[in-house]
Amino acid sequence: MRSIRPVAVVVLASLCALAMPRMPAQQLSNSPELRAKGHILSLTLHAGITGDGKDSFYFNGQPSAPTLRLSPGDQLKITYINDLPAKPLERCLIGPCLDMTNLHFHGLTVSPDRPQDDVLDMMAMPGQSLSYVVHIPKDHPPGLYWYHTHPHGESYQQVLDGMSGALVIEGIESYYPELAGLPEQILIVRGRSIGRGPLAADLAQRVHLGSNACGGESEAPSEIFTVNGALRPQIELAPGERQFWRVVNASADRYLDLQLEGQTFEIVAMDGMPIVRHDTNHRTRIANHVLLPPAGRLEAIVTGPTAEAHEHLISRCVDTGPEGDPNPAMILADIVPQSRPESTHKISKRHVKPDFGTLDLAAEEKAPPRFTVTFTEDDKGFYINGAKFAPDAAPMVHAKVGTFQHWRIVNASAELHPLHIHQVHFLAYAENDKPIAEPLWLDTVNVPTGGTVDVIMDFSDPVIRGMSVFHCHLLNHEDKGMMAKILFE
Ligand SMILES: [Cu+2]
Repeated sequence: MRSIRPVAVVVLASLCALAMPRMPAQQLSNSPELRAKGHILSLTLHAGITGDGKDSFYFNGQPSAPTLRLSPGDQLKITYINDLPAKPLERCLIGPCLDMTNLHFHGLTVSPDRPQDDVLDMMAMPGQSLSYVVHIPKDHPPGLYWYHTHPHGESYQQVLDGMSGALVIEGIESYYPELAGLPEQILIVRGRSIGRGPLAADLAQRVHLGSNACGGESEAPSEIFTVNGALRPQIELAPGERQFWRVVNASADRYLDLQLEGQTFEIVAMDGMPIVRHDTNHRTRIANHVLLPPAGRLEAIVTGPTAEAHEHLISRCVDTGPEGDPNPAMILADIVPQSRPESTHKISKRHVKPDFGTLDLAAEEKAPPRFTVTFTEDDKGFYINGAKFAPDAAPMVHAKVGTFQHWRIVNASAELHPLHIHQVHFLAYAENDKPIAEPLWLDTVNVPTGGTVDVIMDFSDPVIRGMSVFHCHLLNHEDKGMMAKILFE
């Protein structure tokens, strides 16, 4: 789907890019990090407009999204103030933006009720504020999560503009002692519209945007990726050095197929879930490249290439299907061989008691699906089981708290859709009726065009009780209806 940002804003942003020297090496910048004190992390976050007319989080008067670092058992208190203009500057997908906003804590196993991870009843209009108090359970898995805004009808524009940040639940080194002492690098990958014409061509050239489509999509590419807000920054990684990378795909509607040229990822967690927590026989997975749908996270150990290699972190071309949006290959960052400065955050030893869950789900996997989610689309919108989301709709499905349930996700369309369900992780164990060799616990899963994915939903945690949602995480699809309610009871 094309961005429908006003032309003047595109031109202004592109001119700013042009005014910079040709191919300046941008350094990788990191967001401010906030930690809990006395088991409480308290902050005030604003929603506001940047100089080039984009929606943005503001923290301490600066347009930025702090990285929130919490431990199991901590409380997250956020006063979220909506300073967006009462007369919106932007147009959203289904009409003029209202500039309403809220927060979603993607992947966290917390309550979906106010004042926690509630995207249905908590909404701030311009001039209003929201008070979040989120209790991180004592047994919460450690890993990389993220927060972003989630107002139905406006999510795409706000997330495309960059209203997202990283959230780390500490303690992953208790599952992987080999991480202790490694430099940690948090990489937040966002999308950016490039508009059309010669200015777009310049931006496209800077990231070596692939001109060849790898699928049947017919539109010209309209977006590129940034890393921590910078276009093609440098990541310092000395030859042979091992670092712990924590990557979130925070784009509104583009897939990443991540590859560190010439190297492999030693994956320790996906979507915040340490692999060893549920699969002690396969502690890590080795991969040359990793597909991350929008909202997906990769946590992996990487090793620096040789000094002469001039390698890149890239996203490979993703075939999103005949009806899909272009998702071409491009360079995300240059790997440069300096060793990192001493100030870099290093993973430190903590004491979190690892919880290795041995679950016998074989009977539920073989049982018929207890619920089927079918994605469809037409020129009027995007649907789950034939229905568009409505704020006053009844829940489409009721889930009994304390159960594990086989769900089947069916993609009856000619483009990819990633399914996400709030608060819940699930085991994706079969694709197109074939078993997945080494299944993963995820909170967002890609569903192939014309295909199926079978999952076991984990509804066992008693803190997940109340009304919530599941949806396609291509946020333009979600805004246009591809979302439904679930009642955990
Ligand atoms: Cu979709």
